[in-house]
Amino acid sequence: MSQETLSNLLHEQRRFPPSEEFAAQAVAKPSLYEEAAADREAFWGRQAHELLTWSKDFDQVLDWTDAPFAKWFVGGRLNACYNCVDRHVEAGLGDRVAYYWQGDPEGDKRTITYADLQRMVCQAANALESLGIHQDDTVAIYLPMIPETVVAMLACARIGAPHTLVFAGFSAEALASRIADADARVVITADGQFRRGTRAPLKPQVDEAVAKSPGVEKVVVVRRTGDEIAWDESRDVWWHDLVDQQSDQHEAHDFDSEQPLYILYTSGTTGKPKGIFHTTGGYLTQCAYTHRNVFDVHPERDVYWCAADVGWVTGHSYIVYGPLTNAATSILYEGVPHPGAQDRWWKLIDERKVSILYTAPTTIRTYMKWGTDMLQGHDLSSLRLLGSVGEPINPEAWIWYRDTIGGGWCPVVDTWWQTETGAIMVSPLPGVTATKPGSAMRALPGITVDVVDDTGQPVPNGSGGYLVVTSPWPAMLRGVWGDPERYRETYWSRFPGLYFAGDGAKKDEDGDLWLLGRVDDVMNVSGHRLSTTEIESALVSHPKVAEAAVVGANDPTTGQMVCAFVILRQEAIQEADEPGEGSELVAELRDHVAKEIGPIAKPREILVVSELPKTRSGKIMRRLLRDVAEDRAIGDVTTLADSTVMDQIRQRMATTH
Ligand code: 6R9
Repeated sequence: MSQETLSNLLHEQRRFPPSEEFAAQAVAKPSLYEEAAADREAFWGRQAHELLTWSKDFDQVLDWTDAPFAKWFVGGRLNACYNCVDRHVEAGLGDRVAYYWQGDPEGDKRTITYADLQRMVCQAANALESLGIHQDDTVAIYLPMIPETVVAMLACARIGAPHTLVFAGFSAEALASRIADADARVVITADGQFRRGTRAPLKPQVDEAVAKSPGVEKVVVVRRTGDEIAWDESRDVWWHDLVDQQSDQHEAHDFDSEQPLYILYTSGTTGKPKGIFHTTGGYLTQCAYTHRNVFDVHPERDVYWCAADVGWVTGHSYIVYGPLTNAATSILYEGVPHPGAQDRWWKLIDERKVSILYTAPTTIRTYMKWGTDMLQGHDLSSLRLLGSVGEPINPEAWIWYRDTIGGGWCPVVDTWWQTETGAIMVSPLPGVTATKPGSAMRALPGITVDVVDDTGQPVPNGSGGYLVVTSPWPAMLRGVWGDPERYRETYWSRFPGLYFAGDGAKKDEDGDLWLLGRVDDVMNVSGHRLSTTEIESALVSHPKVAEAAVVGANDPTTGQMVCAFVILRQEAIQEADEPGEGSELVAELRDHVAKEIGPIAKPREILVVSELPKTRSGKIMRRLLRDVAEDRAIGDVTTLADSTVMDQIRQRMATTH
């Protein structure tokens, strides 16, 4: 990215230093940076010793001789499930709540202590073994946000069987391709699931997927909705029949630090999904370290809520492995925000006195759109820290989050990381960092990143380029399942010796980082490089706009042109009689972008819509919007949370043109 990059975001002047009160009690101390810089490997060795229990100590922190294939904590042995569960019970914390589970139907609640969890995982581990599942056999898990999902993951970890979770919203097709790629022998699923107050079947998708998967021997089915389902006596078995009769004693054997823990598929823009795989010692160390320091977790008093889906990496690292390693108390919530239940979250925070909340910018913007009526009558004063992940957070959304949800004083941590990085890499440390709204700030102690130009040279402060990681880190992916060449090619060939993250970023004058979205989201308009994030942030800073998605559409004269899709805030929708037709509003928004960034960034087209196409993890699928903007057939929509959104947008486009 060149100097021509327009620097709207860098004009952000607001600063939020930590309060003395927060700093005094904070887990993270400024000295962490110095300790890590003094000797990075010794630093990670100390974290691994302090945060985990090893049955055999490691001899070496890092072996990078076969780069880019890393080995962390070489020679060490441990059991991930023991670290997440048993050792806490042994330490007398059996009565501590591991999860407050809240189902989508309001009356569905369960409280699960660490002692309960131990009994449940032991039974489930015995059950898997009774099906002939042992070390290195893979298990596919296609379940909604229910306690059995976490139990199934931990049971797999306990016996050294890598799990692969598939979002319960994905199609039979998606499930079948993951089962085949991971070579799964067992699928764990449910009869159905509850979403947005309604029930949706799951088992039929599994039947369809398994029909194409000759390697699958057994399908274990949790009864969730109680709906009628087709049943194959020779293959299907109810979870309650299989698991409940097992002994609740199970000895956790230890495994090598590099034992594969799980495979998680991420969709690229093209090609078949990549099976990113993580191993045990390094992954758990960095999950526990970041969970404690970034979220300032005091396990004895905090109630922590990561509101992601367990089927994506944020759920793996920050609903399951990080919090459990730290013996924290978490919320596990089955529902998702929807217009029919705008205040469910706030009610739950009030009821459980949640102190730490971690969610995605898309959710924050959805709540901004709904306005503050939803907060009436709910006491949010238990909150003391707020986190964001998944996409760049626009400065206005950041401020709204802090002010409206965080009472104007909760620190906000914007955490950058990926499925591939396994755990948080770039983030402020609460109690230490003076934050800037919209910036993920700096690499965490122990992590080294940089921003480089096309030739791989670091850019000076004040410039933009590509985000890279410059040295191996404990939770890094160990590869693409079954395809080492693709691993090398995708991440390590663009800049030799550097991990290429695929994100654009800028270093501001202080050297702090501003993430600009995927590099394929960068537009080129008349030779100027424009980031979608910058224009989206400019639009969201307009008082009438709640959400915006910007894409570059091909244009014969300017190369690309800027097209924007915006969702209005509730108040603005009520004001405007004809949302979208109102050319006045569109003109106002175009002028606003010109004022905020410059006339070159003015969207040629602005379409007011009621929804944007998003994945289940809350990322806007801009390539679909590009299809609309360039007026061609819409590409693959199977990973969308709601596949009807694109039809609505098409119609909207047709009526305004
Ligand atoms: C954890 C997760 C990874 C991609 C990543 C980047 C985007 C995530 C971000 C962020 C800006 C942040 N991303 N966190 N961009 N600021 N705080 O989301 O993993 O689903 O693999 O996505 O998400 O583009 O490359 P994953």
